[in-house]
Amino acid sequence: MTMTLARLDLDPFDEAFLADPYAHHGAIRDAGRVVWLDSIGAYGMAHYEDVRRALRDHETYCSARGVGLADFAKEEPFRPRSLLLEVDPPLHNRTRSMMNGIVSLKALKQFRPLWKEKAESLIDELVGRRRFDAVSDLGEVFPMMVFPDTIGLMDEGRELLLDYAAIVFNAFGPRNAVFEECNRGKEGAIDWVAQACKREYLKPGGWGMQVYEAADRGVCSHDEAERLVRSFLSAGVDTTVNGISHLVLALAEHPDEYAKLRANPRLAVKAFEESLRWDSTVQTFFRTTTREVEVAGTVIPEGAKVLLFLAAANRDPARWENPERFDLDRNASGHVGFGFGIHQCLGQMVARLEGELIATALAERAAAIRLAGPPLRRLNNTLHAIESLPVEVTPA
Ligand code: OVM
Repeated sequence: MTMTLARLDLDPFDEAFLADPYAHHGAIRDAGRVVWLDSIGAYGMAHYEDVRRALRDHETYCSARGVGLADFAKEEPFRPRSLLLEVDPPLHNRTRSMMNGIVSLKALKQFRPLWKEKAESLIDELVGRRRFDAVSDLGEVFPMMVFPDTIGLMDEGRELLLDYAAIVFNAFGPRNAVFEECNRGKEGAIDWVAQACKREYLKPGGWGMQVYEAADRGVCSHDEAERLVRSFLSAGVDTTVNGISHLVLALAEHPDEYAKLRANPRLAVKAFEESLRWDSTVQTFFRTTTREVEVAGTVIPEGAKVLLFLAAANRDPARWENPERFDLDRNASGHVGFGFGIHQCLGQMVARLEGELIATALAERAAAIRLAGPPLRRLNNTLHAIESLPVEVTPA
């Protein structure tokens, strides 16, 4: 049985959509299991089961043709392809297992005491001020206190990491005004990252140098090592910056849930996980079909771009009860905010540790937290990002 394919003329990269994607996900899900998005010439899926199935089936839904709108089989990639994100097995197996050896539980265990101290002193200071901006004073600050040192980056120019990440995540979408404006005058960030990834600029002992040491052992080439260090810098900053900002947004907008966290700070891990389900920093990724595939009666041809709405899957009412509610009693595991399958987030343990430490430190120090003004969005073609989030806290 073949069904007529639902054609949607909504543009998932226009400014109204990017400003409030959740207002539009229902229309996509309701239109069908698979939709054709005329605005970008790609298919889309927004149901939890379909998104998960596509992510798991990396043979049919490949990454090597790019995980953005551009098809690398037809267009030059925006930058030399990522050796993790934009490759398929068998190359992916080699680079991923090498990187798994560096981003390990053992390594993180060793960082925990220092990161905890840093989270506590930052939150002490912010709670003392009573009013602060959860983006510019916290979300953008804490990851920068821990992550660049973990990589062993050179000190000068680190602030350019945020500009760079915004460019990379915008580049997965179309060449719209959001992309163009973000890139304007930012050549410096791209040049800085290119330099910071080179061996001679990395400090000994960090994850960056460890990638080169793996290359010394013959696991990959030194050119590949340089590009793998770039993955750390691309994926490790803006994601956690916005993840922490959304965590605070979730807590400020749900005082009952914050009270639960206060009563039991061990819920910090759950709070961060549920905040990722509730508002997923990485909203979408594309895949490209390697063969004709049928989904719920719709035939998708080979070589098609398919936009997977991770954030919509994370609020699919068929999978989640009261999906719009940030709820600490919910089991959020199974959310696809970190993706799913072989490409599932390499840095998820880093993100979780950062989120847990901030949530714990807040719960121990602030009796209440509330919005002190409307949150301001920062538009990005892939990330749900916040520009400003004024909050007020009552010291415990
Ligand atoms: C990479 C990369 C870049 C952006 C995101 C990402 C979410 C990875 O260069 O490997 O994963």
